[in-house]
Amino acid sequence: MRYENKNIAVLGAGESGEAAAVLLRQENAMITILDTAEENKLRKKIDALGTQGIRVIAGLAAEHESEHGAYDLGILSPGIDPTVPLVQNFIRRRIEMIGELELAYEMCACPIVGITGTNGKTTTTQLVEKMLNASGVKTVACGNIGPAFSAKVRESADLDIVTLEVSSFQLETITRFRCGIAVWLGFAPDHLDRYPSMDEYYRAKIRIFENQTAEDWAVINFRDKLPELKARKITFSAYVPGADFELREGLIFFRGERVLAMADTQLRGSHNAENLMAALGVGFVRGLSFAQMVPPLCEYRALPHRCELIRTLNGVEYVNDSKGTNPDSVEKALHSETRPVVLIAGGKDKGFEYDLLTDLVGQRCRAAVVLGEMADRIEALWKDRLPVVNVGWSLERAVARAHEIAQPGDVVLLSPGTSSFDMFKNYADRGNQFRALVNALPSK
Ligand code: UMA
Repeated sequence: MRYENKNIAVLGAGESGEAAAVLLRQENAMITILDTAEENKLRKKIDALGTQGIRVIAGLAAEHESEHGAYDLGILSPGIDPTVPLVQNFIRRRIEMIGELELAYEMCACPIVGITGTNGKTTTTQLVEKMLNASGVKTVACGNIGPAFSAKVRESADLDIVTLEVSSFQLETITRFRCGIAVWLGFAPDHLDRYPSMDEYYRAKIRIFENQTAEDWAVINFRDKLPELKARKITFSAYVPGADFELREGLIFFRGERVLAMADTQLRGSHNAENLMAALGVGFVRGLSFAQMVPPLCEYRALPHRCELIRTLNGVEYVNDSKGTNPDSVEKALHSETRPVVLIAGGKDKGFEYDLLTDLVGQRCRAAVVLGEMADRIEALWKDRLPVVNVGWSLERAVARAHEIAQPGDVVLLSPGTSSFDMFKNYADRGNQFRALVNALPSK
């Protein structure tokens, strides 16, 4: 075995790092996890991993170890920006490194459907997993969706296929990683706090097709300009005609044949129609019939925080789209609403502006309530187009003001357009607090 008795450093003690360490321990490698977070933050993990014979070095000692420790191999977590010293020290010392995705891929005993795109990855991964299992194709969802690919790859011998959510961060470090079916949901600005440009982000994402051959399939968004692909293509679009899968008046067609009505599903909006079409594309290339695919897709309920209808109060709908962590997702959320919108937006500065949204917000929104690190910048950008209320750092005030402004027939939509780490633990914490505040609203 390539890893037996090897001295391996896993960089990062997050979900990927931990899963990679446990996987390699089972290969009888000597494992040390290096993580520069303070030891007290990792205490529970250090104790749990210690019982499995996995050493964890935390804090500054981890960075020091990366400068001097003798290792045969380094495993890189996707959540670590490779420009940090922990990683740069290994590169400078020419210690071989591979990404967690590549590590798991090399142990995978079945084909992979890889799903990437700026938005819709998790929903589509869950749709595909549910549809395949309901149709007798044994699969499990893992990767960026969690659990990590390394945590599930040992089951691959008993699966027909792995349904893998893949981020650009994970694709940065692949070498031979190959998807039998690669799904490209779409591309839009994001993660500019990690990539110096959109081009770098695009170049990382496009690698999902890199090792495909003519036997493989690419299920792709018809609107996106992609390079010539080796794989066979199935296309979809909810916005432009001419793709294999099209959306017309709320109905999904495949090469002219009616396949599925959005009204029969639990999902809203054109962006979800595209997620459904991508899932149908995967089923089609796996040889499934639409009669097999459609029922499980109609049963699927979206995860919380993705255009989740929380409550209707005095004729006003309250929708939680806290997972909307980039401007493209806000655009899709606005397009999926037919009512006038009171938009609650703002949060951490992730390196992009909201100017791309100004026209659409001006057309669709009665008002905007802005909060967090980006509040002042968004207010300055939008204040000439519509009423903007700046509530600073209080989600409570945001909900109260939106409640005052909204009129019967409106929708109050939390779609922040950026991440939540300036005010909350994560997007789920933001969405849960929003849901609690909405449920606590008195009837007018
Ligand atoms: N760290 C250091 N030194 C540094 C920087 C970071 O030691 O200089 C450590 C941190 O202290 C932390 C670890 O590295 O302990 C990184 O942990 P993490 O949880 O951020 O990263 P991973 O374990 O690699 O988690 C990743 C995905 N997170 C990211 O890519 C940021 C998880 O998706 C995914 O579930 C997990 O792999 C399993 O495969 C989350 C995510 O936000 C949900 N993904 C991004 C997104 O969807 O937009 C890409």
